[in-house]
This record gives sequence, structure tokens and C-alpha cells, in this order.
Amino acid sequence: MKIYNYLQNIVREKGAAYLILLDPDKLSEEKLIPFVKHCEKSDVDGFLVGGSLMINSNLELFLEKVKSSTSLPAIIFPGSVNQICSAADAILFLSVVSGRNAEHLIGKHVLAAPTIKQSGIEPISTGYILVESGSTTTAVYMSGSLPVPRNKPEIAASTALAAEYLGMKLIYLEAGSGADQPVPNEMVKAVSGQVSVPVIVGGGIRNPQTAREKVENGASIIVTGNFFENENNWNLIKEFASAIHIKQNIFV
Ligand code: 1GP
Repeated sequence: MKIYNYLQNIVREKGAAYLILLDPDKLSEEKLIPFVKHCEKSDVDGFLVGGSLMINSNLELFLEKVKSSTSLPAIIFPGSVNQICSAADAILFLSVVSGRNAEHLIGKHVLAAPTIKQSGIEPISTGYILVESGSTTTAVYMSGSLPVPRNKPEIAASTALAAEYLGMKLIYLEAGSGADQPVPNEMVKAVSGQVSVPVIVGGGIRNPQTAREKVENGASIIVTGNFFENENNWNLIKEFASAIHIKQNIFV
């Protein structure tokens, strides 16, 4: 529970936590260490590490580099059962509760569980809710499931509550990496109002104002990925962090 408690403490102290997604397929070796250090200086609270394919990369080496350059936690955000590695601090044990594909609800988990136990990393059970966000996202395509329609916040809220009753410790509202549109504020509000566990919101968040709106509507953790693949945007990380840390910063 170490990392889960860490996240809860950040939410208590700062109002919400800011995690940045590192995709080993998309972040070159030369950029990784400077980027991670820059994130830490900019008040980011931790990293999610993972990708949908992991074609050109070695997760273990990647995670070792991340861990050697920061004291912030590295949490695996697995795109497949192969993405389990003891160099991480924790893993989001994701069940795609918005879908009806048994493989992604429980099947892959049976294969992954013994390896996670062996690795010693902390599993954090997470109800993963895919949300319609424009053109088909990789997450929707890879999961072989339908996302929740974006104008149906009540479906997302009921799904999240069911996930909490099943024992899940986090709810992840996912528009998908590079989504045309982020998860709607009304849906963030409906879900956060329904559950008592922290709600993560990610996908298609490209400016601090949008991140702030999600927090104002009840999100506890914000994730961005894509936007910082462009080095020219790195100078905005601090602004994102300030917008998200709603208890600490006045944001105009
Ligand atoms: C994807 O929520 C994350 O799972 C991040 O999305 O890359 O669009 O910021 P972006």
C-alpha cells in the first residue's frame, strides 16, 4: 500500500496529484533522463510507465534509468501482460470495467498475477473506464470493447460504483492517449460524486486550464502523456502542476 498511500497523501495535501506518462516507445534514450529530472523540478508527483505495444524498447532498462534519475515513484501502466518488472514501484492492475471483454476484465489478470507477486511490486487494483473521445483510440481498439458514450455520465458513474464495490482502489477515466477530446467535465463530476476512491482522469489533456477543470470537477489524479513528447512544451510542465495542485496554488 506504500504507493497508494503516497498518492492519497498527495491528494490530501495538494488537492490532486499530477502523474506524467512515459511511453518507452516514444521517449528516446537521450531525452529520458533530462525529461524525468525536469518533471521532478517542476513538481510532478510521479510517473506512469507503459505503452500499448512496446516494440522498440526494453522496459527493465527504461525503468532502471527512470529510477536512477528521480526519487519519484514509477508506476507501471501496462499495455500487456509482458509489462511487469521489479524495477518499478507499483503497477496499476487494470480491469477494463467499461467493456464486456472477459480477457480484459479478468483473463489477462490470471496470467499476470503470479508474475506480479514474484516481482514484489505493489498492485493497485484499478477500474479502467474507456470513454468515447472522437476517433477510435488505441486503448479502445486494443481492448476490443466499446467505450462509454461521452454524453452518458450516469453509465460511467454506475460503472465506477460497481468497480468500487468490487474492491477497486482507483477509478481511471480514460479518453485514450492523444484523444481528440478529453473526458467531459460532467462525466468527471458524476463519477467523482458517486465513488469514494480517487478518480484518475487522462487522455487528450493538452493545457493547464483543461487539467484544472477536471480537478475542479472532482478528479484526484491527472495524467498527461502525449503533449510532452514535443520538447518545446516542457516549459509548461510547471504550469500544469500548479493548475492541478489546487490546494497550493492560485491559478488564473
Ligand atoms: C493515456 O491518459 C493517458 O492513457 C495520457 O493521455 O497522452 O493524451 O496525454 P495523453
